[in-house]
Amino acid sequence: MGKTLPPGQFETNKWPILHEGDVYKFQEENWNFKLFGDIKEEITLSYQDVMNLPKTVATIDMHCVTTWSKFDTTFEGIAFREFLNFVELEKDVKYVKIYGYLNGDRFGYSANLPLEALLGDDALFVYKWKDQNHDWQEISPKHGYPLRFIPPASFYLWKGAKWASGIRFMKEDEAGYWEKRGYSMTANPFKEERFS
Ligand SMILES: Nc1nc2c(c(=O)[nH]1)N[C@H]1C(S)=C(S)[C@@H](COP(=O)(O)O)O[C@H]1N2
Ligand SMILES: [Mo]
Repeated sequence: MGKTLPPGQFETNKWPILHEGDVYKFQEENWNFKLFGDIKEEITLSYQDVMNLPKTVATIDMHCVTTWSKFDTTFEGIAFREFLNFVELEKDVKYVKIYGYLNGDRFGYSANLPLEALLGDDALFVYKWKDQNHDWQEISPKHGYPLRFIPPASFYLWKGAKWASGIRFMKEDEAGYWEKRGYSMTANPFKEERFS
């Protein structure tokens, strides 16, 4: 049922694993989720606080800059927009950075995204998935357990932090981990925005 592949991509039914550094080992008592940056008051949410938020189920295509694309994975998670209910944004906040663990540093990985692109069901912090070949299952440690961001399909998958640890709200766009290393700030697969 041919969907359109972005230029330079091939389709796979597998879900490859790619990341820098160690797989994060989840311990609930040491885990929290921070909302910070250009907001009136920063807030730290516990694992239970996060898991008690309303759930969203969405089917999202993933496009990795290393050229694989996986269509139609269904995820259960917490929509990015749910976190907006906890913060009062300062005027002119237009970007966010979503952070994840890298080798034990909770802010070691990050990716920048425009806030306005993250208000739908397809901008999701996920903990469960299924597809045509797999029943519902937890996101594995290697894919980002206990919480992993999946960006809308209009962004390459590096914008999806595994082992997500927080959101920083920003007035100015600021490069994240891969963007500082030459990858695109805007990262639209359909425009083949791989590098900057
Ligand atoms: N915390 C963290 N998140 C990360 C990365 C990483 O190194 N650390 N790599 C990114 C990159 S480059 C890709 S392509 C995707 C891969 O996700 P997957 O292994 O679940 O397919 O995770 C992204 N999220
Ligand atoms: Mo990647």
